[in-house]
Amino acid sequence: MLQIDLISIFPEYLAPLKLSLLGKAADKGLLQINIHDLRAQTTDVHHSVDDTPYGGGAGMVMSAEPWGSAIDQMTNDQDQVDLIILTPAGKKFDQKMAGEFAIKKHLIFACGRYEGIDARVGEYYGAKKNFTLHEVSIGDYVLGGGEVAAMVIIEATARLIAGVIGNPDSLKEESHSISGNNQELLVEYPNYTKPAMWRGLSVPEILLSGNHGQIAKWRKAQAERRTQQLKEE
Ligand code: JAH
Repeated sequence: MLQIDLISIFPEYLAPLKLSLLGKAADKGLLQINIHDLRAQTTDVHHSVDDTPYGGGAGMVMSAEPWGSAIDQMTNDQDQVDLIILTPAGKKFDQKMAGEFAIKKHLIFACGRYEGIDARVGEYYGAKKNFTLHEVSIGDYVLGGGEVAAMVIIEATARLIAGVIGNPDSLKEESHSISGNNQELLVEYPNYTKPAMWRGLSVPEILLSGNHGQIAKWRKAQAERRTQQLKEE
């Protein structure tokens, strides 16, 4: 059973994690998702979570202590924890990383806001013996905070856990579209369903032929053509 904890100052932003697919997986006991409000860790009257940056500059930095309190509260010194800090400066998330996260016991997602989290949080837990630190990005753009990036990572990760996806054939099919070596996603062939004619556009004849050998050959050629096209862009 995979345990996922998320820490955010906007816990309501993470509400989709309680819906549909992931909610059902939780009901089936395949994973457990807990959402935590960082402000619950503050002791001052204003419930401050940020302060001005040492060295000056624009914006605010999230203070280390509320993060330390939150993370300490949900861990002990025995169990292995993977701490994921979402940051545009992190390692790019991909299908391979999703596969690695899917076999972990306990993931903690630190969803920062403003200019990010005091760097000592990563430094501290990265040096802790039962912790593995992952600084992760989902792409080269700056979001308002780590929440949406965390949801992307959790969606890609959870669907790799046996039983989370209703139709295991979907995963099997997908495994053919991932190159064995580096889990690079290979481009899919185009898909069609009924009706055979839509707004004057027909379905390629070969797909209606019932000749499964020829269909497989055509799909492979289409996938290769699309992969080549992507490389040229
Ligand atoms: C922005 C904290 N690569 C996606 C990504 C992840 C995190 C953030 N931005 C983009 C972010 C502001 C504060 C994290």
